[in-house]
Amino acid sequence: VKSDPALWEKLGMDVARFSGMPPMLTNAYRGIFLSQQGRPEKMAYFDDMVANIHTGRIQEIYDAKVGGKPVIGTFCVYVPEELVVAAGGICIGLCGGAQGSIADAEKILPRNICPMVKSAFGFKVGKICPYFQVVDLVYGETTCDAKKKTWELLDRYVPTHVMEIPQMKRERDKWLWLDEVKDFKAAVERITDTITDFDAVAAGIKTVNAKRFALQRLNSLRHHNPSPISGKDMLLIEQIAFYDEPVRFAQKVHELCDELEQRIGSGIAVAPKSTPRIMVSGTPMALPNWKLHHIIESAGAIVVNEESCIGTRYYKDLIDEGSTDLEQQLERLTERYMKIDCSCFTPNDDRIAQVLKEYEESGAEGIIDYCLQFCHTYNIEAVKLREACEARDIPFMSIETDYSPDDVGQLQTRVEAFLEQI
Ligand code: BJ8
Repeated sequence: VKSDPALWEKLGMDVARFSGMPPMLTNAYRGIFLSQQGRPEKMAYFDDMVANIHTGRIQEIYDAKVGGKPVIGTFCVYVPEELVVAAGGICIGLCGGAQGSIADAEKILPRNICPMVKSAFGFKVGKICPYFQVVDLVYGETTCDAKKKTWELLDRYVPTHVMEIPQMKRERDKWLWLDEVKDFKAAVERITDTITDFDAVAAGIKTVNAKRFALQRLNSLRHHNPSPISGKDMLLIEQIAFYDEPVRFAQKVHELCDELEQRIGSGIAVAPKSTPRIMVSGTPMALPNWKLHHIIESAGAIVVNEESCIGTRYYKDLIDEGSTDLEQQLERLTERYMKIDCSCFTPNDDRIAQVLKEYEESGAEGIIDYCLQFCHTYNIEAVKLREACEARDIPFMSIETDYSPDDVGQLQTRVEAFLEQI
């Protein structure tokens, strides 16, 4: 992973402290990703994206910002990036997936909240994430308690706007969400100093639809048995989707898909057909959180699906592109977003049905439900998921963990015992 202290200086980072991070990431990446056997050649682009995560891509965003393009950071797949793209802005995901920033956050936030929130907050207060430094502002949301209260504090460090996301999916909630989407569009227009008319919104929808479609294609190819790509590589691509340039990213995903089609045709796989196939569901795994996938695949299984916001919840639905006016466009955008079955909604039975559907489609042989510590909504929803799986004799295990390495040994033991049931 490359370094560019001059760029980090310009971004106002704590350069002395941050300088130790690229070598740490390099070592982790070598051990977790580059050591895998038989990876597709087209993974080279995504390896490069990681190698340049603190240089090339951030330089690209910085140059665009200096050239007048605003950069907006988000923490939830409910924030409609189509409208940022439509206005000529850059939208990047800022969820934190690293243990290294948690101590910074715990100087201010309570310790017993979700590690994803602490990690993100710690990156900003410690000035140790170039992406947090390059954004003009961030857009939070009212999904869970940890997030919505943290935004009040984050606003002290970076301008933080908040969208109200309904907690139910009744007709009146859909209208509330449409109003929020309209407010968001107006806010983005103010920041970008542009008016996003019908054509601009159509272009934004087309670009983001194309990105989601490329990921759909990749996910359905990876479902093939034997698997043409590892679960770790798939997760990495799903993570990169949140900070790469969307048009180039979609093109590179399609190039990889073409290679996977050839691999499938020639019988080339990353693991034999007899390898236990695991689907992971639950809370998102933000970069560089590769902990559970690495444990599962090191135990001799392969991950074949992520029912997660860094996974299928991000790309399973596209926006209908057949609108004839702006109002209809925004309604269709709203409808698409309301299909995201985040556990912050109640009731949320559509998610249970979606998990079962993805289990069938992916040819998985067991589900590991992944809950970040203190994420009450996903942790409680695991009860219903377990019941649904037990009723269908689907092997199911729920785990609650954080980003620390402390429980790795215990998780390895549990995962190995689970794989023996399959
Ligand atoms: S739509 S899943 S991206 S909110 S894991 S911070 S919920 S305590 S991430 Fe999420 Fe949007 Fe929902 Fe998806 Fe809170 Fe839970 Fe932490 Fe979470």
